[in-house]
Amino acid sequence: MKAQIGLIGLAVMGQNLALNIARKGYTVSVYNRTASKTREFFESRVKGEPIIPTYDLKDFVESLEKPRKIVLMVKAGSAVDDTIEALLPHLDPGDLIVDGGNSHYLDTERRFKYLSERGILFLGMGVSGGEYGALHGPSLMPGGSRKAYELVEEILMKIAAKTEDGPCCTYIGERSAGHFVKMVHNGIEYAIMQAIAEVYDLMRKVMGMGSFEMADVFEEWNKGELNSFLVEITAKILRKVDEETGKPIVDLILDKAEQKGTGKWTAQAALDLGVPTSSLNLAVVERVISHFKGEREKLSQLLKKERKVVRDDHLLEKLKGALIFSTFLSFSQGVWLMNVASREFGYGLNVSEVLRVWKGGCIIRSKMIDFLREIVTDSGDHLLCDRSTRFLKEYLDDVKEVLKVAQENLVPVPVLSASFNYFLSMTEEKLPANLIQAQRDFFGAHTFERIDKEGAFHLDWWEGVV
Ligand code: NBP
Repeated sequence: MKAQIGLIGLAVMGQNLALNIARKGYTVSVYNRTASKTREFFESRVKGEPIIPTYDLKDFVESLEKPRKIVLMVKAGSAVDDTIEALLPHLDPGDLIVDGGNSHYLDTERRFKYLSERGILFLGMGVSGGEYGALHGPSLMPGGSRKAYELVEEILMKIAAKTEDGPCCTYIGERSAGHFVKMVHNGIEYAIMQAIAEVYDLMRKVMGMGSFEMADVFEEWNKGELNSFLVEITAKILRKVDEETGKPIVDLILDKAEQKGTGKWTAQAALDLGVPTSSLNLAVVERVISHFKGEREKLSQLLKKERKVVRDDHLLEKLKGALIFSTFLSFSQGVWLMNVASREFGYGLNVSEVLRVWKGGCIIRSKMIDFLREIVTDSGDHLLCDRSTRFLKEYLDDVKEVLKVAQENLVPVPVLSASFNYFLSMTEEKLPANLIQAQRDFFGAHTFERIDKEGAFHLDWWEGVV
């Protein structure tokens, strides 16, 4: 019997995705470059599921029914190209390769063209939800041709997470649309994680709260407007105790945040496309700063920060408001980026559908998405409309208070303040860019526009200067 689908790459994601597919009743052939991993997977995890192990790429391809459908869950980057090259001699026109890794969207663009020229169908599919999601139901963001999508639609719908609004999978759009959207998902994820971390930092440094007390607060917040996977896991993290020392584990973790690049790619794409994703960008910058642990330790000796610890429950409410404010703006900046990219790259995105797919299975699933979906079709690209501005205004005093407390106590809050400044700039009729234009014209003859007449103007700025 031939397998209905094949999967290459049996690390964390591949193993769990293969099991998920098999448990939905599909026969899956699997292959991994290092054969011992395939054997280990079979010995430790496969318990009668319809999974066929293969140890040679040709055997793997031959074990699949035609047109072949092959999901790659290998490391993003050259491993994807190597695997495609190794597969190509064994494939026939009309076969499909799905790259389920976190590939850069421009790599996906290139691979799409390369494979199309060889008659091979290709989908670049964002997969969110980590190992748990891969096994129990991820959020899936497949992009490429609709014809390619239709070949695997039934399987993807079955394995995806489910919400009251349907399976967390949809055809995202043309060519690299799936990986672009997954990249923006991760950019939003970076910003919300950093905003939560800043709130946590204020709770411990300014309010003197202990880990379990903070866990109680995040748990409570998770019941309301802030209901989300990231707030939920923050509460669980804060409650976890280190078995060896009996201390909260979070207090023992080194404060250096790693990254695999998707947040940076989001910021780069946003700058290239001219979209102001301030909160997302600052989250990436702060992870970079966290890496300079040695420098930070030394410099902290030069600036002694006096902090007045005040137990003030009133401040907790303000922190909650600031987090809601920043969460909304992290999403709305990501939506703006997707809207612009969709036009620029001809993706044909339906952003409401993208948001629906993010309602379950993925890391940024949250109650806020329902509100975003209510406004997404009637507001502009950036989602700042009548309704959302009224919503944000409700939390403005909270953010002001939180930033004041952070400044008084010299606690860095880059994403909370970036969100606040973004909102202020976006709602400011007059920005000081007139002065910047004058400076540019002064030193570089770049010209400027005037508010009282049409045209491009240039002045000899030295003339008449005394
Ligand atoms: P990794 O990203 O750690 O990749 C390991 C897999 O890639 C192994 O199967 C390895 O085979 C294979 N591989 C490598 Br490395 N180089 C190869 C090559 N030149 N040719 C063939 N295979 C090669 O695995 P992962 O963490 O399961 O992630 C898989 C993909 O899913 C990545 O793109 C990742 O970014 C994405 N993703 C991960 C998560 C997560 O939570 N981990 C979430 C969402 C998306 P080997 O065994 O022979 O070395």
